[in-house]
Amino acid sequence: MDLQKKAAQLRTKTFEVITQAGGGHYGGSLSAVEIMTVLYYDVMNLSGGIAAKDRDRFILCKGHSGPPLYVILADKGFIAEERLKELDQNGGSLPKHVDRLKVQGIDYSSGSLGQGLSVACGMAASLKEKYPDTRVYALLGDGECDEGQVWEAAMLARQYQLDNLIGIVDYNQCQIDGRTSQVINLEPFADKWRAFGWNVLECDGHDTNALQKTITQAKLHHGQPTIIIAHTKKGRGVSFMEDNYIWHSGKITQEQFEIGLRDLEGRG
Ligand SMILES: Cc1ncc(C[n+]2csc(CCOP(=O)(O)OP(=O)(O)O)c2C)c(N)n1
Repeated sequence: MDLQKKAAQLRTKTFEVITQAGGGHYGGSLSAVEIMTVLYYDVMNLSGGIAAKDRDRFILCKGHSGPPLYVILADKGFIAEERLKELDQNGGSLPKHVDRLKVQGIDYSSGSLGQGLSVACGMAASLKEKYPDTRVYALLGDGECDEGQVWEAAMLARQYQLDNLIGIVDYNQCQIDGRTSQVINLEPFADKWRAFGWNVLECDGHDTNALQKTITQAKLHHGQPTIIIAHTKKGRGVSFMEDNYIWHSGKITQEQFEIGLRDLEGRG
């Protein structure tokens, strides 16, 4: 499968679904599309279906980026395509922030940032015993890494040598109300993870080949958890949204929708 092309299709669908919902979290949804595409269409073992106990798990720590995940779950047939129309609607079955009790295929309910990595640690610790080949992938936001609990989890993962845990940071350098460097500067970010005892890898988070290679490397690493710092752009692909924190979330006009669609088609 051409993963780059697949990601482009999923990005357009994500943009449409958020717009149809009346607006939402465009920025951090569009930045994470290639990461989720590579995980769900190449890397993760889901061959036994969602109910398989030994399948890989995906913890979306930044729960506001649910739309691309819903689009993927629908594309893979885990949820009905029709449900995408219910995103963030009153009484609808697809909440804006992901909820494992409402949507089959969601492994963790989130929205409150900073807690997902701790849950991923617990899952990884218990799975390691029973299913040594199963991996837990956790997708964090860079703004989310301002939360102290992320670093508590980081220490724990090292302590228990959770090499079946692979964290990926969607390093789009923006959060809700500013650039990450201006709100709380995370740099030297890679060094921080190293100091916490993690294996650290970096790659272009929009290049599916680079993501595949880097995740494969992470899977081969033993004795330590791995963090992948994936360099991305918030609002990727839509000209007026790209790299602009203003579009963390919002509503768009019909005219802006058409501009966005043209931008996304142009990128192919
Ligand atoms: C504990 C907590 N504090 C604050 C918020 C409000 N909030 C929602 S999204 C966001 C910014 C997140 O930035 P980042 O993690 O970089 O996400 P991305 O840019 O990838 O969307 C904040 C502060 C929250 N959801 N949870």
